[in-house]
Amino acid sequence: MSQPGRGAVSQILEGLAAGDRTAVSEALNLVDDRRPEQREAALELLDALAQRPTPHTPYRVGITGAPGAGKSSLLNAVVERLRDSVTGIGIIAVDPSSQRSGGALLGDRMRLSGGARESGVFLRSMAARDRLGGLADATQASAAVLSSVFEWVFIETVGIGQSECEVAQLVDTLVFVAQPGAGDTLQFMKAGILELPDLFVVNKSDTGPVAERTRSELQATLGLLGSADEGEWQPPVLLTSARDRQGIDALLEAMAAHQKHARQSGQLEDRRQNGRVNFAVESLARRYGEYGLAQIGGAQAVAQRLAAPSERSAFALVLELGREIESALTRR
Ligand SMILES: Nc1nc2c(ncn2[C@@H]2O[C@H](COP(=O)(O)OP(=O)(O)OP(=O)(O)O)[C@@H](O)[C@H]2O)c(=O)[nH]1
Ligand SMILES: [Mg+2]
Repeated sequence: MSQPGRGAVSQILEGLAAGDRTAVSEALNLVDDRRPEQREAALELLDALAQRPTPHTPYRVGITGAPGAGKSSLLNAVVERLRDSVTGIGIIAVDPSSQRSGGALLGDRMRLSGGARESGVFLRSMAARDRLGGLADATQASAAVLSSVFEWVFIETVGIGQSECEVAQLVDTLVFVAQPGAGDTLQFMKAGILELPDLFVVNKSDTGPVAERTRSELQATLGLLGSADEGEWQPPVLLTSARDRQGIDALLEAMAAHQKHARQSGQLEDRRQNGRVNFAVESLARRYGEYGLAQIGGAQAVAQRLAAPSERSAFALVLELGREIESALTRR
């Protein structure tokens, strides 16, 4: 494929402004293109999107949890409720196992009912397996593209551990979906991830008392972490059945409550700032390595440059710092 010039970028930008789905796909392809010659165009596109006001206030929600807990089913149920009241929904599913599938596989797995594709719901799956690092910055870039067009953006990831930490930095609200049954709670504690989610959901409540028991256990375990200070967010533990469409409204209400809290407390801005720093550091380190990053003072210097008041987006800064690294390296 040839290198997209400025013309291609501005064409994509125009398409995105018109909410054109082909432009959304093209933009996602471009920002996920690992080839060096595409990188500048991708960053320019992302920078232009960051500068451009959106007609809506974007909201990003991460859905994470053990394999098979019902994340996709729950997302499907949530999307059904939401889709008539919001300006578009974008979904990124970080799939640990499947080969890149252009969303077809995900579409099947999500069992998105009735004309999802025509009703402002956009799905994109990203295969995690064929990447050596660079998952978080690719996800973040994709989320930035989707947020420019869709009001709600969901990111589904599987697993307990690293991927939660990464996704937690990308979203405004992180939802953890648990399976009913013994053992899970202990597993969360061991992995030390109980601190990250803003909302806990025990799904498959239709399986009976075991779901309720898991909920109590989880609640008790969260209580052990120490009570929140006044004004701090206390993550609720909800029960849902994606299958029977139970508890979905309560989940949406809890998301809305967290979103409000995050905005008012400043947590949302803090998270977004962290996300910007992580994006910049990860994407520079992947391109130039630790040695390259050290030429401009390392991760800390990047964070400082991003913290300084500026008109530029993190994406523009990555371009600028990249040029600085290159000239430092060629001077040697
Ligand atoms: N009984 C019951 N089964 C459910 C419910 N939600 C999902 N399932 C079933 O659980 C299985 C896994 O559901 P998914 O939605 O694919 O789960 P997931 O967490 O997205 O799975 P991965 O993406 O593979 O990690 C499927 O067989 C679903 O039909 C529920 O509320 N009740
Ligand atoms: Mg799934």
